[in-house]
Amino acid sequence: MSNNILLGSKEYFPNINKITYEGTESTNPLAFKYYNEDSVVSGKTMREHFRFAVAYWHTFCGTGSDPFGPGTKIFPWYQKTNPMKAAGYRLDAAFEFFTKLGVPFYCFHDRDISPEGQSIEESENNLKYIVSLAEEKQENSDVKLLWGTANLFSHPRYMNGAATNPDFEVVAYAASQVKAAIDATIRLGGQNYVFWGGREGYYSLLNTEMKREIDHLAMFLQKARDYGRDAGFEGTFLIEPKPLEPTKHQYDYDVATVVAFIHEYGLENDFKINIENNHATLAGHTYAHEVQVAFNYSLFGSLDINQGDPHNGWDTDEYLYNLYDATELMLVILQSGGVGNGGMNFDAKTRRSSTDLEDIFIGHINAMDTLARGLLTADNILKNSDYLNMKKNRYASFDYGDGANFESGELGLVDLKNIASKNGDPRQISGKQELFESLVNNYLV
Ligand code: XLS
Ligand code: NI
Ligand code: NI
Repeated sequence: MSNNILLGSKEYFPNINKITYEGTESTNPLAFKYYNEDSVVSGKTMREHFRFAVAYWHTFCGTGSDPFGPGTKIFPWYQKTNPMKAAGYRLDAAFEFFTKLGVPFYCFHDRDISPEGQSIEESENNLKYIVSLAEEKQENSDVKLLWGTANLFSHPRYMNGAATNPDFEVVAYAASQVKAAIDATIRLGGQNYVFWGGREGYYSLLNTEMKREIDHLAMFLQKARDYGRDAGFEGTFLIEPKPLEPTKHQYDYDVATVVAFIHEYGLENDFKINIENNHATLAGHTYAHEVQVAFNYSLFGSLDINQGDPHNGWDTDEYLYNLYDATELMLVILQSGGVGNGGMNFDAKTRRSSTDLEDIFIGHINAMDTLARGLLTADNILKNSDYLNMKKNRYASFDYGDGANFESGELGLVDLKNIASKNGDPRQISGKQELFESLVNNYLV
């Protein structure tokens, strides 16, 4: 381990100044047109609504490699010979980026910020050292940690899973990594701790005891929670669902599956759900659907922001620029009371062929503007249109009389039959979907 990392000695984005709000008339790709952090919408500043975070892995580690070819991006913080030096340079670049973009948070995996060593002890020491540097960086800036996590999917030892591996030795190894990552998260004041189980699943039921693996996953999470609470972690543990990729069947398939898992294994007081758009679409859902399901069960935790490509069946992790996705998402968020101590983490990457350094700024800026526009549109719809009444009126028959008695549980099946016999065939009532869709367009900001 080298202690002589020269911090702050180099500017990595010399051609980019602090990104400012220039308003909707601006055509400057390196300025905000809608995201104005201090502007108050529906009682909160935009900064408070979104709690934006940058994902360390895509932004500073993702070089653009894919199954058909190597990386394309030559980052100036890349350092080949000394991995600890490289980690220090990357940290410098990261904090310069966060500060210039003006985001309040970042998120990392243990292996994004510091390299794995030759032994568990060396890996832990590497992590501790980089965490001490990150702590200093946080103190000298407004940037905080939204969540930390452990990468339990890249290393070959996890090829058959981490917490769900059929070999106990691998499970224990994974636990050592989670312990260190929870320690790092606590030390950096992380507000949440994430579990995404990319390898927690299976390819063939022929060689898999599924129930046993899921029991192991639950045991692992219970023990991680117990350790975290004992060590003083006061934030929220989050499970991030994804139906597949890299594994064929992933156990945390979607929000509904994770809701059932959390309750089945008594995790509901400590765990909530981190929801990603591209994972929702891979599961055959919309983002708004998944977020609404989490709120229905009071298990909404946080958001990973990105979008998929409807023509591709994998997680393309593109920057969100779909205004309708953003609007529907913000309609749900505003009606459900906001993101709480979660936030919006850009789990997104520039395309392999986007090789200019400024491209990572442009991707983030446009996604932040997209969400700000979604917020303004949703607020406009909720405040100035007839939307809420139109929706509520569809359920008006439950507000009085027999409908109200049904809701309060006073009517049995025989009562319902008698009411139906008395009323006869119900009259036809239009669902008015097209009217709702036209309303969204009419109030688009
Ligand atoms: C991958 C996941 C991953 C998690 C963190 O698809 O989105 O990036 O967010 O492990
Ligand atoms: Ni994610
Ligand atoms: Ni993802």
